[in-house]
Amino acid sequence: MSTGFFDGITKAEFKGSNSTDPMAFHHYNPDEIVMGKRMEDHLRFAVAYWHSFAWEGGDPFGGKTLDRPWHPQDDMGRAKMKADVAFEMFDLLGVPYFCWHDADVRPDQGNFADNLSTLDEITDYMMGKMEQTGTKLLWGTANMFSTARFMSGASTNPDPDVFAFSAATVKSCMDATLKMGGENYVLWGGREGYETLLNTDMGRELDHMGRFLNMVVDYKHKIGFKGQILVEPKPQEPSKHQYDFDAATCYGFLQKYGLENEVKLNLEQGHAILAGHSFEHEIATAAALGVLGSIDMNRNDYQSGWDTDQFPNNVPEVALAYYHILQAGGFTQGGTNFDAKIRRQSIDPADLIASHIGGMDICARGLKAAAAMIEDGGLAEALSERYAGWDSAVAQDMLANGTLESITDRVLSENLNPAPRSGRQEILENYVNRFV
Ligand code: XLS
Ligand code: NI
Ligand code: NI
Repeated sequence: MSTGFFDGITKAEFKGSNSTDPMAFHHYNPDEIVMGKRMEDHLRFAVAYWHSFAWEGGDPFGGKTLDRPWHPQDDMGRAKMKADVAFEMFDLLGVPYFCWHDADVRPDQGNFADNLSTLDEITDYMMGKMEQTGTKLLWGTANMFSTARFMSGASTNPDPDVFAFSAATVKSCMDATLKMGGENYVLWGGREGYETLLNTDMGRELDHMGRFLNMVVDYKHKIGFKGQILVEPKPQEPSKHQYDFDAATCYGFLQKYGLENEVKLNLEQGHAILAGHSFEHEIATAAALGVLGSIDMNRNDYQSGWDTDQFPNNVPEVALAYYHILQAGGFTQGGTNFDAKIRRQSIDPADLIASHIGGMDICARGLKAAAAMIEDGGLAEALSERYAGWDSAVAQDMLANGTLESITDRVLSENLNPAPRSGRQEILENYVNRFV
């Protein structure tokens, strides 16, 4: 049953790279086999409810530009209309997954008890839609950053009642995620950080955040949630400094609070850029540390310095991201979430569909390029050549049993004088260029 919002738009089909139809896929072909697996099962696309259905186009200097008839979101009837349109869009795109915050889906009644019952009601309603369309939940999460209550943080708030409110909020969102068969639960701490150190006891706040995350993990096991618990790194915005700065910082935090085997990371391309990294750096770091969970595939404008949440449009960057994901074994429970929004001048419903189609096509090209590089094996070969010295028994013995004294003895007795070797960076960059 059509809502009429997307009137005249039909289900997006794969038409191949020669097609000029802007509402068709040119590269994303869900059933195409890439490295032995369907493309859809590699990429595991998800649409984020918030940017596509909860955002009306406002920016710091201007109000809404996008016509979203289900606003204001203070009434169950409009929340259901929003869900009807959302599921219609998931179906038009053929995406297997979606993601939500509590605040995106339920009407806000301003108090916890009412928000709890409306969350329950709307998620039941959404489950009916999930059944009709076959769309699944990649992850749920709590919005603990928009209302004034959370302005000084959620689990890191100086007020213990806000910590309590946050714990109850996360419990309600984990319950709803479990009920809906969600495959992950995400925590992004937009206000878990500070505006000024003058009013912040950082050690105490970190301890509170560590304790909070331990409660989340305990509750996950208690209710039998089999999904991944994911933390989403971001260095700043809205807070001046966020504690979950980047993948490496998050890993140190998880280790300190005994959670490195329980919690993984949801990495976002734009957040990597804000942290002064590349996306593949964040993915490679998480993979090396064993905490790669899922990704938010939305880029920033490189000039703005903001988290502009744009759809991806750079195949070489995306190809290297998927290269590291495939090298790490690919997604298991994670996926590719478009935490991405159209620009505020893109006011037509068709823009909402075309943006996702384009993002999916870019990812498909990136995935195919990454798979081709892996199948060719050129980069892996270059790596194993570069590190080949470490395969020798002497090198392995040094690593396992060496001391500075024993190693010094060997350097002297064998008169070791290693000759420099080329890192071959340009040759490798040229190699990548053949695939992207
Ligand atoms: C904001 C984050 C947010 C999380 C979910 O920058 O990307 O959208 O993904 O809370
Ligand atoms: Ni973001
Ligand atoms: Ni995100």
